[in-house]
Amino acid sequence: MDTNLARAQTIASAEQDNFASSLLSGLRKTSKEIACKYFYDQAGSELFDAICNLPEYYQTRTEMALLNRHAEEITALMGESVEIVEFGAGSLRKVRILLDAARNPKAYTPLDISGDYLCHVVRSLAADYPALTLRPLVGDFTLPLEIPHLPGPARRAGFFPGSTIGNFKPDAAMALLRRMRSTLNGGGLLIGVDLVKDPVRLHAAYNDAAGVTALFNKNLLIRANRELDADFDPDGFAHYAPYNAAAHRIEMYLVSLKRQSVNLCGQHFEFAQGEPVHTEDSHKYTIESFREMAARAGFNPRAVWTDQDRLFSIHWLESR
Ligand code: AVJ
Repeated sequence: MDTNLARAQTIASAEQDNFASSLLSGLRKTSKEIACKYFYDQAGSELFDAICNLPEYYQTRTEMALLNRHAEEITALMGESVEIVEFGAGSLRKVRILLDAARNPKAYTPLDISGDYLCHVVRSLAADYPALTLRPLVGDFTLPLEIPHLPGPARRAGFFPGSTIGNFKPDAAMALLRRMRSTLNGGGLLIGVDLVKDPVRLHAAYNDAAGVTALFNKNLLIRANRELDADFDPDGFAHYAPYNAAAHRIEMYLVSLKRQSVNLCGQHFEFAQGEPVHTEDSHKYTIESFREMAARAGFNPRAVWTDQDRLFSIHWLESR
């Protein structure tokens, strides 16, 4: 029986955002764009999980191996009876490693934008950790949010794996880190950060042979067709994901393969042949450049763990 399973609570922000309004304003811009958080409906979350298992996508398995290897040390830093707050919780696979090693964790609070998916994955976590207080929250961590405090004193530890921080431009990433620091209320943040490396390897990770990343990208159009009754032709757009070495980031686009027009919410959008729609940035850092940014956001960068090939890094940041 799922006695520890609180119902997922939706936490709203004053600045509520939605797919329709975001898509309309993004497509009205001179350089068209779609915000990457809208990848993660149910289908998109599942496609993302498939990406994580691709041979070219080294990130997930490298980060999982680091978490496994250093779980004792990491959870010792988090301390006893913490509330682990995960930002953009996804499949909940990674936190299990921490929960298994943690000393008597007080609660786990996963926050995710994909409510249906969150409810689904939380159910199986609840069955595996019957003694844990689970507090699933449906919300958008890119907006200012108040996460209500649990009764009784509990230190918070933030968990933000997967290099999701890379999806933000450096200024926005810093602002987000500042916001997380205040949400954590003096607690530390465990954060996964993908590292700069051979561009050929980076390129392959976002241009997989099986075409899963292309499907993930085009899912934005399929989602707009389903939820907003748009008439995008997904085959009329190409997945394009080059590495911009000067900016240290993968840039992802949907490029219109022909001159075409699309109807969406009673409005008409023209796409020229070859016109790009920007859908995602994935910034890469060096260990040093990330620690510098974290320090400017008001954290004390403490421990850092990386693999032998320096593909990926995990940082423990303390609030100061
Ligand atoms: C959500 C940050 C882990 O930038 O690598 C994967 C999403 N996009 N393939 C990333 C993504 C294309 C991803 N993260």
